[in-house]
Amino acid sequence: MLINIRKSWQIPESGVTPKALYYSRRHIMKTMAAAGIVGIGAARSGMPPAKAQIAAASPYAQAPLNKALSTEEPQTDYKALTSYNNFYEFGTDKSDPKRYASAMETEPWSVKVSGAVEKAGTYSFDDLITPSDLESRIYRLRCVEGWSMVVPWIGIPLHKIIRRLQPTSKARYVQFETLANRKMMRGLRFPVLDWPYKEGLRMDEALHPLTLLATGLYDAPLPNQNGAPLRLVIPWKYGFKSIKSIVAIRFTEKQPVTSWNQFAPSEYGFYANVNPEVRHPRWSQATERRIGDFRRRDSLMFNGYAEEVAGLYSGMDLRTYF
Ligand SMILES: Nc1nc2c(c(=O)[nH]1)N[C@H]1C(S)=C(S)[C@@H](COP(=O)(O)O)O[C@H]1N2
Ligand SMILES: [Mo]
Repeated sequence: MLINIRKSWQIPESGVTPKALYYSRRHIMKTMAAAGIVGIGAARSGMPPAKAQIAAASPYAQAPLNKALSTEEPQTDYKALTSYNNFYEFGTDKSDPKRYASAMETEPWSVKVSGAVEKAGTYSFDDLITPSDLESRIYRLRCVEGWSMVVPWIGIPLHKIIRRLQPTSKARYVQFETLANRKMMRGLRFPVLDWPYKEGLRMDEALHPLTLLATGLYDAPLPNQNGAPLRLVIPWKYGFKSIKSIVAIRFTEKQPVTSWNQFAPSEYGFYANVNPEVRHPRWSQATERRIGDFRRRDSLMFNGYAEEVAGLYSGMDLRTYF
């Protein structure tokens, strides 16, 4: 495949437009031309590209929706998803990531895999992400701060990638690390967290079918502020577990260090499952404000994914293991 997916598809102009409308002929011609799939002449003449060419050109637009695992709630618009962000490597203000994350170079990108795993090594983005494996999933995202969104992600279930890497029997947890590049990330000069940002999951959580390694949203590759080129999405946990711009994956025997837990262990647990019954020491977690809504709504146990994930924690006291 000669097409460079990450360069050829621009971010959508509008997030709320349905796929069919959004991929207007004009837009398709423009992006196809940029990808070098059709000659400039063809683009100018306005000849529609063959369907097969479109399909080949955009695994993002073509990624099948996983309906069984998706919510039908209204999706947060693209503008809000990409301008109201937490990505402290670029600053702690919600508007900082959009403003400054363009300084992050995401090509080439590599991920170092280490620890209790057979296939340790350094992988490029293309080694890890097989375009034909991409699927679309619409998930709720609940931030520990008390706001939420509905996000149409594109990605690959993490278990598919983990299985290929072949963790050994010693691997009970997985730790992830974000890029920490001082030249590209102006927030790193402030010692807010012990950089690089780290997160981790128990192996059964990492292998759960809902856990996604996301590479896109709204039919296109992730914008930098959302954690390009690849980030984790664990929809039943507070947003801080969904670590962005991953450069390292380590399989461990012991529970790994995670950034927010290390920063304030009494406020941010390792598990960080959304739980309206367990307060953050400084605020209630019973309700949340969906971005775009006026009124707060009740927060749901495991962010509404209890049926799928409650079994992972049977027998555990969720007040102790918060
Ligand atoms: N590396 C890194 N990953 C991160 C964060 C961060 O500051 N740095 N913020 C987290 C928090 S608190 C949330 S709520 C989500 C926000 O994701 P979004 O900006 O795509 O909505 O990213 C998470 N992943
Ligand atoms: Mo968050």
